[in-house]
Amino acid sequence: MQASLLLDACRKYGIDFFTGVPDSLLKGLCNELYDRFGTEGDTHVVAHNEGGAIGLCAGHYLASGKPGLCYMQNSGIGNAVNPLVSLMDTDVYAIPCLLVIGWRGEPGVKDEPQHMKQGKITLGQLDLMDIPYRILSSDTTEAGFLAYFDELASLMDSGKTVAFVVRKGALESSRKPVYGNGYAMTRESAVGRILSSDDAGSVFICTTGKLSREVFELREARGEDHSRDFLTVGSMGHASMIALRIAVEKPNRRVWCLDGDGASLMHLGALPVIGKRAPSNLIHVVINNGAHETVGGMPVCSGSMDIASLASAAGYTCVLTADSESSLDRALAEAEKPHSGPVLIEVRCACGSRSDLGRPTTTPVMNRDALMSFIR
Ligand SMILES: Cc1ncc(C[n+]2csc(CCOP(=O)(O)OP(=O)(O)O)c2C)c(N)n1
Repeated sequence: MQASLLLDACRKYGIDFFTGVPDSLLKGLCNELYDRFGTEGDTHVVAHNEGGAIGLCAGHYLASGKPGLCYMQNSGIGNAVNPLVSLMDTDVYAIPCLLVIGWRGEPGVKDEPQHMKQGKITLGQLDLMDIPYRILSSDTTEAGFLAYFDELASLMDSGKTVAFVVRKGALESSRKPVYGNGYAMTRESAVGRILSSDDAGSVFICTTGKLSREVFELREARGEDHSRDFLTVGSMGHASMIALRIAVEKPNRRVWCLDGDGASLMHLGALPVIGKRAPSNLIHVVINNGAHETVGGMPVCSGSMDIASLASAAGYTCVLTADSESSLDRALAEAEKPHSGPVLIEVRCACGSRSDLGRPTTTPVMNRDALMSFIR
């Protein structure tokens, strides 16, 4: 069905505020929202994480008396559980909200390993939180959808948060906004230069999404093995904490964290934790394309966020920026000099990737074992 049908039903019911974190299964909805409302105004806000988006919906309801719509990949339910059960729930403030959840890893549907467990437990999580839901499929008819919407709307009238769980291919849009920025260097080119710049003893903790897929393919193309790279295929936003602990445990080994802007923003509190512990062997690279590129390109506020200043304020010893191949090479040379604490490099990149980008062919457990034996 068309995502516009969902938004039209929302408008008729009185939902006029939209927020969330994008998901590839919800690309149709995200494109529709971006094309209609952009991300700069007050109608549509791309949140830093799913829990924050629930908070925005709560504030919106308190101020306007109207529920908001919060979209997320099912991986984001974990980030949202606390505000869902301790804020929105009818046992607490009884604040209604419409969740739209992309169902990655649905049982019986082929998907990547990081989605399988989450897909299996998604409906059970909603049941456990007492959140009524309806499932949207590619064969949901307009009449069927409107009947579902009415059922969920009457539950929202009584203060309940409710959900649509969206199967692959269920929500489409003819709108195809062009996401982008003014930068020319691609993420893959930047990542390639970073991998080349270092000695053979370092490890690379890579963020969730296409960056890790590019690292995997770059290693293949160079005929190198994958034992120095941890791909963090799930757990968006936590790569820097993994890197911090490895850096502290292995002070004689350089540890790189190759992070995304959306991912670092999702758990920005990691910066001061790294700044306080201050390992001198950690280089934290934030690839800032101003977007959640992996899942479609929806902008994040990182386009205007000064990550370098944030890192400086958080206690990083050396903070560098780059926005071209030559400035990146200079930043890398500087970063690899001895420093008394962690280094952060913000790399401004274009928003885009190769259309034929593959996926890791090794399993997460193989990745874990290879990295652990390399580190040992
Ligand atoms: C908790 C959680 N929410 C949402 C997602 C879906 N997701 C996967 S990659 C990604 C975008 C990551 O953006 P960024 O870190 O800026 O990297 P980019 O894709 O732009 O390289 C999102 C939203 C997820 N995996 N986990």
